[in-house]
Amino acid sequence: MPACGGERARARYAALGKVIDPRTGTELDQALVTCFPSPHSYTGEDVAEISLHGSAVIIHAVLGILCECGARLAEPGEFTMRAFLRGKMDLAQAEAVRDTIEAFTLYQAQVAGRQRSGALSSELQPLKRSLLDIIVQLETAVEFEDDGLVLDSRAVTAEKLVSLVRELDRWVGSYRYGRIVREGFSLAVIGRPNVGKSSVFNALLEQDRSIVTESPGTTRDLVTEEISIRGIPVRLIDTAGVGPAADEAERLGVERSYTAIAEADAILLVVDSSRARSAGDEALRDKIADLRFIVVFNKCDLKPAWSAGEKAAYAAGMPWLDVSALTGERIDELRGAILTCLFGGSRPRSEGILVTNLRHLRCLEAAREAVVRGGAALRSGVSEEYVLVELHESLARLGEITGETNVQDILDEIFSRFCIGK
Ligand SMILES: Nc1nc2c(ncn2[C@@H]2O[C@H](COP(=O)(O)OP(=O)(O)OP(=O)(O)O)[C@@H](O)[C@H]2O)c(=O)[nH]1
Ligand SMILES: [Mg+2]
Repeated sequence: MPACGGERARARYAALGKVIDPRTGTELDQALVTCFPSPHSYTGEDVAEISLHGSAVIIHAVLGILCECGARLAEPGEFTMRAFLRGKMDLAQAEAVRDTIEAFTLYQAQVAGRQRSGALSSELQPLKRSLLDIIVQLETAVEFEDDGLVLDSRAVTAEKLVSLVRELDRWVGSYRYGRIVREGFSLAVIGRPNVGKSSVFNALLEQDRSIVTESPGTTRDLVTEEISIRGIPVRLIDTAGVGPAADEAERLGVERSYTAIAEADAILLVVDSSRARSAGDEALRDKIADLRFIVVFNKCDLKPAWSAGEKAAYAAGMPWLDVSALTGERIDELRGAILTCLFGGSRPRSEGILVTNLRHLRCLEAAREAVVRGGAALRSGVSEEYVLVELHESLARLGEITGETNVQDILDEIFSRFCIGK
């Protein structure tokens, strides 16, 4: 175990010491050193952590000395890769370390924290066990064909495969929400000039970020801000009012609004409810008819020019609500409506099945396809061996999620995306 301040450091206890430059004998900093002897460390190897005062020059100098003494800087994700290779965590847990580091909201960190503690891996276990049971039954049928063992009939096995596919569908389906939880989504605030888009944008942001004036054509370029709506990261985009442009700059602004509309995951269509409905309103709604949108009838503090029936008809089956960006009325309901629009209810619970990682999704899809093929083979009456090939393939794909079936390419791909060090 490394010595510290002339004394041997106690395992997993912080020891206060001095960092001395061995070349000059000068004291560089005071440091706290914690030693984690193998196997009780993050990577499972002998590890020492040195905490210095947070000065970049001191850190640089100490790193320089350590490297001269034979150390080297860690590759991106190297510590976690070592922890995985020494069996300290499985692959899904290792990926969750990265998600934790990159979490933008506390809710994301909670979801990642659950996966880091092995929740995904343990939730996968019953699925793998069911698959394995079927495999064992079929293997037994092949091996001991004439021994008169009581095994599931083909019909029963086919039924079990159908419920396995259903279960895998549930996993695959959860990615629709899991992706949003992990990556967030973009929300464009659009509408005709002067309806209060920037005011709605600022109200959601709780900051006067976008310029608001009485004159139409105030916002000319896209204004983007990251916000969190109840723990879900949202890229909120304010756009220029869509309508006849007075000059070239306004025309280019409107063009950018259309690009933002096309690229956004969802849209807030802001309408001034104190102004009578016009052909421009219809045209704009028709333009986004195929997209996911919420109609925000703004300025509800003023005398309404629309009846409730007209509002519902305009929204054409999509959610709508009255708000006042000026007074803040129902802005919080708007936040709820945005999440409902995206999740079809409140945001998913951080507990329970939630696939947030694209690699996991691909593995689950491949596992599902293999079970479907296995089921089809079984029904077609071919020998069990053909069915078994597919089911083993499915099991291997599920194993890839946690790294039981690890392939160097997958490891390189995962760990290279870590920040330096961890
Ligand atoms: N009474 C009332 N006025 C509002 C409300 N929201 C915005 N306004 C006013 O409407 C005017 C236009 O607001 P903006 O937020 O700049 O509208 P915009 O849609 O971004 O306008 P452009 O960027 O020019 O297209 C300003 O005078 C705001 O103060 C509201 O809820 N009630
Ligand atoms: Mg504006």
